[in-house]
Amino acid sequence: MISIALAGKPNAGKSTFYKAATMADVDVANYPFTTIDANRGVSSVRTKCPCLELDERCGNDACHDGKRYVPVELLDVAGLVPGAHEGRGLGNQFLDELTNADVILNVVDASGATDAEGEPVEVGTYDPVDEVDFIEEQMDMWLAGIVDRNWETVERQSRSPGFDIDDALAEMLTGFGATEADVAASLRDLDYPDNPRDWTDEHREALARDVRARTKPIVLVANKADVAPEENVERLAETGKPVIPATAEGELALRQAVEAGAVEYDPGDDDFEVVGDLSAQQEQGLERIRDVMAEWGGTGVQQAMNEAVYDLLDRITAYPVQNESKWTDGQGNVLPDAFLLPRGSTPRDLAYAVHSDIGDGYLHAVDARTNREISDSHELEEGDVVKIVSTAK
Ligand SMILES: Nc1nc2c(ncn2[C@@H]2O[C@H](COP(=O)(O)OP(=O)(O)O)[C@@H](O)[C@H]2O)c(=O)[nH]1
Ligand SMILES: [Mg+2]
Repeated sequence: MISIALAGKPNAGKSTFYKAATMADVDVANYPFTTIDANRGVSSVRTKCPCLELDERCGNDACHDGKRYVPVELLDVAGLVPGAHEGRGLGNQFLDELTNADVILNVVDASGATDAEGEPVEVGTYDPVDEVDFIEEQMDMWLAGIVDRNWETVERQSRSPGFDIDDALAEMLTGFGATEADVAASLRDLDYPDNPRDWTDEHREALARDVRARTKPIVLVANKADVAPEENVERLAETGKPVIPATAEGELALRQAVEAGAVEYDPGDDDFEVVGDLSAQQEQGLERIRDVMAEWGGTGVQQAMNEAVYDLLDRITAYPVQNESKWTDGQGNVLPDAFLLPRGSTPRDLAYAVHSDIGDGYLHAVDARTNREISDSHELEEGDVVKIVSTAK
């Protein structure tokens, strides 16, 4: 499963985001280090279900009237404070938790009501743009520290015949979640000596920064957009990084209202409908959320996860089926599964995503829309429905 990590300063709204996105019961409080252990939960990205092209909706639990939710892992990492990579706060422990993350949501308090240490201050007194580089810097320095600590090993390895620096670095960094292709691409971009003993701190740091940027891309979540001065959100956008304005608190309120039967809303919608009884106060609160949603096209929680997976990680959703005319599995379930694959994936890649045996026994595939066989080199696209023919069952 794709893993999304919520990183940021204490008090930025990570746990609120996490709770809303997973509806799990975690601490939500107004002081640093509320989250002591990593919270790992399941959330989802939202896409259009191919069943919209059928006469009837598919009825899958993960499909609400054609809005299809595909599971992703969400990780609530405790707050990072300045110096975290040197072990300040609960620093490295949390940075280490990012190892398995595919993409990072940097949750920023766009209202400027949280200082660098994560302490609450008056709205507008702290510049949230300072946050943007801060998290990146902490992550870069953390990885540089890992490279430093492993350097002796690389130097030792270099004494044996057949030593290849690229291979040695790839081996070290794949442990941090980088692929060999990532490391190779970074090394192509950098100038460096073949002998590890000739490397300087600058070489190691440059490598760490480049690999970090490739393996842990970041979406900025401009949270507390409900109370943030609009210019703060605009200035965050001017950093040129992907920015999603959000109200995690608004999303949480909506999901709780849905659970209470008072509101109809699907995560990622840009509006909601009140269907149950509410107190005047609740109604007022929800109307304020509606205003924020109208301004930004939703609460931003679903949008941020979608941006991370579909834009930054460039994934597509593919739907394997057994029956290519009914789009069902062996039990008659319509569009039973959805897989998030890297763009450029082939039908054989999808077969492997389903099961390694199915992949090993792959014979050919059929596009369930056209009922035509698709070639092995065919690149799947968003929403493709595919029958895989394999010797394995
Ligand atoms: N106004 C506003 N407050 C929020 C929002 N999201 C979180 N908060 C508040 O910010 C404080 C810190 O939230 P929390 O999720 O515990 O932050 P964390 O330390 O990053 O996990 C809490 O008082 C939340 O209610 C939001 O979208 N808008
Ligand atoms: Mg927290």
